[in-house]
Amino acid sequence: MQKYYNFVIFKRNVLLFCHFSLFLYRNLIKYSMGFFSSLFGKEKKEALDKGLEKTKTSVFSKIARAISGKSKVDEEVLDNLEEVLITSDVGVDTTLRIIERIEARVARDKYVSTDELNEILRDEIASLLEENNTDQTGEFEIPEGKHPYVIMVVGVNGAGKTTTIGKLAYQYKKAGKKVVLGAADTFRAAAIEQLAVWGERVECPVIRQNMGSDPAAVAYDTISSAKAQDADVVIIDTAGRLHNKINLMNELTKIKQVMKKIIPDAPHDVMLVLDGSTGQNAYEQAKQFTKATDVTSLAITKLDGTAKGGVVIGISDQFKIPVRYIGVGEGIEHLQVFDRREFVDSLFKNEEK
Ligand SMILES: Nc1nc2c(ncn2[C@@H]2O[C@H](COP(=O)(O)OP(=O)(O)OP(=O)(O)O)[C@@H](O)[C@H]2O)c(=O)[nH]1
Ligand SMILES: [Mg+2]
Repeated sequence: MQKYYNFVIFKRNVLLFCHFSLFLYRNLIKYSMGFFSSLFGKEKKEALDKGLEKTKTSVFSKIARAISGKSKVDEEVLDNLEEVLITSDVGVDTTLRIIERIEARVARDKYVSTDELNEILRDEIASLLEENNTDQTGEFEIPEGKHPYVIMVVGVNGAGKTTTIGKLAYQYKKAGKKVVLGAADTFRAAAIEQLAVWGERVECPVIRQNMGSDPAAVAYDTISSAKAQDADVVIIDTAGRLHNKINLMNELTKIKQVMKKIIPDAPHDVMLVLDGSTGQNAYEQAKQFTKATDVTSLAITKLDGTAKGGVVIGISDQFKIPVRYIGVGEGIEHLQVFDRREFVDSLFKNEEK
C-alpha cells in the first residue's frame, strides 16, 4: 500500500514538473519574441525618423512660421497652414481635405491653441489616410494561394526599381521565403549586372539572358524556373520607361501575357516605383503611369535626403492604389512597409515636448 502511495506521489510530482517546465518554456518564447519584435520595431522607427528628417525639419520650420505670434488657431493660421502643406508637396486636393478637417475640429472645440497644432495635424492626417485606404498589408507577407507570388516592378528611369527589388528580396528571404529574381531589364548590360549583384548579396538566384534579348522571354524563363524550384516569390525587374512611350508600354503588356502562359493569374502585383525626391513630379508620374498600364501597388523611394516626403501623404490619399513600401535609404534594410499612422507620427512628432 505504501509503495503504491509513493508511486502516486511520484507520478504527480513528475506531472507537476512537466507542467511547470512547459509553462516556463512558453513564457520564455513569448517574452523573447516580444523582445525581438520590439527591438526590430524600434529599429524600424529609428530608420523612419532618420529617413524623414529633412522633410520634418522643413515642415516644422514652416509650421513655426505659420503660427508665429499666434496663440489660437484662427482663419489666418489656417490660411498659413494651407500654404505650408501645399509647399510641403502634400498636393492641393489633399491639403484642402486636411484643412477642412481641422476647421471642423476648431469649430467643434471652440478654442484650439497653436501649441496643439502638430498633434491635431497628426491625428487628422492619419485618420484621413486610414479612412480612404483600408487594405493595409502586414510585414512583407504573401497572399495565400498564390504560389509563387509574382511581382513585376515598373517605373521611369532611375526611380529605384532595381534597388527596391534587392531590398524586397532581402526582406522576403529574412521572412524565410524562397525568392527568384528575373532580369527583364535587358536594355543595358549594367542593369543585368546590378540585379545579379543584389542576387549575390541576398543569396537568391537571378534568371538572366544576354543584353538586348527579349524581356518577355526572360520573364518566361524566370517563372518557369521559379515554379520548378518551388519558389515562394518571383520579382521581375523591368527597364525604366516613360508612360508616353507606346512601344515600351506595349512591351509591359507582352511581358504580362507571357507570364500568364505559366501562371494564369500572374503577375499578382504590378508595382510602380516612384522617386519621392521629385515631389509633385512623382505624383504626376503616378497619375500618368497608372492611366497607361495596370498598376496594383506603389513604392515611393528616396525619402531620405529630401524635404519632399509630404508627397507620400498626397499620393496615399488620392490614389486608389495602395502605397505599399517606402524607401528610406540606400541600405539593404531601408525598405519599409508603409504604415500610414507610423509615417504621420514620425513626421509630426515633436521631440521637444
Ligand atoms: N537615398 C536613397 N537612394 C535610393 C533609394 N532607392 C534607390 N536609391 C538610389 O537611386 C539610384 C537609382 O536606383 P536604381 O534602383 O538603379 O533605379 P532603377 O529604377 O532601377 O533605374 P533604371 O533601371 O535605370 O531605370 C541608385 O543610386 C540607388 O542607390 C532610397 O530609398 N534612398
Ligand atoms: Mg534598374
